[in-house]
Amino acid sequence: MKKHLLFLGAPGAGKGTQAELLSRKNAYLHLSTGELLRKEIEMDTALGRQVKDTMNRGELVSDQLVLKIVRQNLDKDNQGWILDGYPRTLSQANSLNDVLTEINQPLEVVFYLDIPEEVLIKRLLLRGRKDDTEETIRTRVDIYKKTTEPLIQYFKDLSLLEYVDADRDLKTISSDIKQKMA
Ligand code: B4P
Repeated sequence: MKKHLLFLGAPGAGKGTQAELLSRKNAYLHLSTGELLRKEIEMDTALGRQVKDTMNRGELVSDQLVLKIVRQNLDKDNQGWILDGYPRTLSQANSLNDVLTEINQPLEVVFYLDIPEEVLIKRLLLRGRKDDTEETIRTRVDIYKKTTEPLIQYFKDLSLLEYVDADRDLKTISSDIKQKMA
């Protein structure tokens, strides 16, 4: 079974939801950069204060800061991990490649959660997090299209990409993912 996984997709595609389910089932480390950054804000750390406004505007935090967080949290002796929301830029993908080469834990599969734009906007408005206002969601979707979407082709070229239709109920999506992990 594959144990070094990545979830890619637009904001609201359900990356966090599916990664959480899967990591609990398999006792894998769930590394969500969004979640880790929100924790820093909650704890009012120096890093949290640095990223708060950027996140509330729906913009991406700098590649350098996110890389620092990933490095700190990627446990070198874990039994498996799921990256959720990282990488989001080609530069982050290259940095990740360097880190994984260093720790000798190559990525085994990338699940691309595909979802129509109107569905994700509805989902995020319902979720109602601080960065889920209509204006912020539009900014996040625009940034996603410009900077993150090219990663679909990047991982396809590496033969790592698995397409997942994310416009279905949670259970159907998770059993689809489970099958593709075998
Ligand atoms: P994230 O925390 O990664 O948030 P997200 O992309 O909005 O959400 P996700 O796709 O995980 O959706 P979820 O499962 O919650 O990022 C937040 C911010 O952090 C970014 O905007 C950026 O500022 C910063 N950041 C994070 N990573 C970064 C990086 N690498 N570089 C720079 N900045 C970074 O699902 C959404 C909603 O849909 C939930 O309410 C859920 O219950 C619902 N849902 C899920 N699946 C469903 C289904 N199948 N059916 C119906 N509803 C469903």
